[in-house]
Amino acid sequence: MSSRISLTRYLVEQQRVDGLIPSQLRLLLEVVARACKGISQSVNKGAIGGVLGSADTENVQGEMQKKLDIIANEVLIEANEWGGHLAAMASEEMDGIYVVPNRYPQGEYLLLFDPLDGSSNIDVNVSIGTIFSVLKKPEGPAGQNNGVSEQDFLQPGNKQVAAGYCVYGPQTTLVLTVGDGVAEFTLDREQGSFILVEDNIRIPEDTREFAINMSNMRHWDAPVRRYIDECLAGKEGVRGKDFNMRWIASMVADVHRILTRGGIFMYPWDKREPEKPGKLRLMYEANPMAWIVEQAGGAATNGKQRILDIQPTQLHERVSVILGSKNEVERVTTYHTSQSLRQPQTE
Ligand code: AHM
Ligand code: MG
Repeated sequence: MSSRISLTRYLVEQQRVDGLIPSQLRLLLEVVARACKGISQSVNKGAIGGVLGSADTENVQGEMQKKLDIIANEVLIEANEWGGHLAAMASEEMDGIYVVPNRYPQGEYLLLFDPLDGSSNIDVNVSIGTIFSVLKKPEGPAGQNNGVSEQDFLQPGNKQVAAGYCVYGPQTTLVLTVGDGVAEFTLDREQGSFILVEDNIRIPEDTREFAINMSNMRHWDAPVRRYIDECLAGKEGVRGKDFNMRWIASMVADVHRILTRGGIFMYPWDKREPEKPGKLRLMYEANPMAWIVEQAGGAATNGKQRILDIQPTQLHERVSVILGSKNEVERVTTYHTSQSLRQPQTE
């Protein structure tokens, strides 16, 4: 029993040995993990908990919300608002930022989340998850809204102090980085705690597996088409090897597979909505996943630059995402950059 390391013990040890995690951040991460346990319970109940189906409302991005999108959002807000670790929160499912109410103590961190990623998979019992990112609130004078504004959230991903996700699948798995590698925990339901199952996860640099929604092929830009065409050509093509394809349509689950056995994940810009840089959200999805992937030895770009170096200009900003095994991500990125030397960017 003593060899089992709980999330709490792991975080305390990181704090003690590496001095990486200030107390407030450690406690905040424990609260997020507790909220994920609550969401996991709702997910598990499914139809008998009355949590499936549409909520018949739209979020700020015009997407229909599922009941679980809203439940997960509320669980995260309620768990985190009173702990004293946070100044404000932002979510894919809320129009603006949520400032911690005055009646609660104020903390120095900002929490961002996609409360329920993979919404289209909720009702069909396929893995879904929660993605989160933690930033430090910039120093500034206390004023309206406890001195927090949307502007405070607009920090590049390289400023994250913690990032993680929780997959609600056959197991409930929490993956976390605080900038010192990536650790994975599995929820022990009988004990009610997350147990460390792997520390220092590494993504293989090469892969024979790609993840992309192939139904959008006709809308892709030339570099993405070229990369996938070459994968599909297999042994007989320029790559000289056969590739396999997976697409779960839950980014958390696709990224978790890549963390486990390598691969490349792409949700690139495409011509369906040319004015949008991509489908996925920079602050709630791309940044936390990019940091986790980099911390595990992988790479993450938007085709032109490192995702973590993008300066956000809007809370709900979208981005083109290419991440996973380092050598493959670099290959696709080179296809983009060499194209941009020849012709103007479409994006
Ligand atoms: P969501 O956060 O509303 O669930 O949307 C994001 C999801 C990702 O998890 C997934 O990679 C992608 O959307 C799937 O999109 P598509 O249905 O176009 O394949
Ligand atoms: Mg999502």
